[in-house]
Amino acid sequence: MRLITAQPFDFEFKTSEIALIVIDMQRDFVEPGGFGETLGNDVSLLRSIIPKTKELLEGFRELGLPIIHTRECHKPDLSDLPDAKRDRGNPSLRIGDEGPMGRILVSGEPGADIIPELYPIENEIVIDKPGKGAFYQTDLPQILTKIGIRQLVFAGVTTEVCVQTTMREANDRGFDCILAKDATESYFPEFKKSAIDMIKAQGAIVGWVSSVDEILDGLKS
Ligand code: C5J
Repeated sequence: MRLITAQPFDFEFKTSEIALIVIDMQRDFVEPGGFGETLGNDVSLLRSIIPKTKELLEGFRELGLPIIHTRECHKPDLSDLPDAKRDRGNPSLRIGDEGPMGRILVSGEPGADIIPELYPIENEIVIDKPGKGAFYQTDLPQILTKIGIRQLVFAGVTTEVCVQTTMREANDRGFDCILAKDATESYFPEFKKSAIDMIKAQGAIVGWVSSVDEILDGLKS
């Protein structure tokens, strides 16, 4: 039995069934001038997890384990953008508008791409998703089935939105999910804390929570 030290109890895993999923580490969320900032957020908080997320990514690369990156973005004609999503809130720029890094959250634009520090390398899977959850309107379920993955290590942003939504989607589909707490962040520290508390509550009702070091120690032991 192989174990990762985690809360609320140790996470049992099989090397042949585990993958890393890095959620939405895109310039639009993490760099000044992107969607996150147009919503009035301070992006420096999100940038603080880049070094630990890079360590996790590099650990998975060294071990030769599968890696999936997601990007929240829409088709250039915005046919996959519901009015309800476009019109929500009061950002200075809406999805599809021209910003300093190209059209906000539009596929193929510089802002929608993954930050250079965590850029995918050859053979890593990249999923473009129009929703907050990575299972909605994407090929992710079929890809995971094809490569035999039943357990997912989560990193990325933001903890309580796209990370938690995707963890819940995966949990409902029978995946074991574990979140690297120092490789995820929110624009709102109190929301990150609450999301982590919710995930691990009631005997891991959504999943487990651990740290990058504990996850890598467990995988390498
Ligand atoms: C948000 C995300 N927060 N990636 N997206 O709109 O969490």
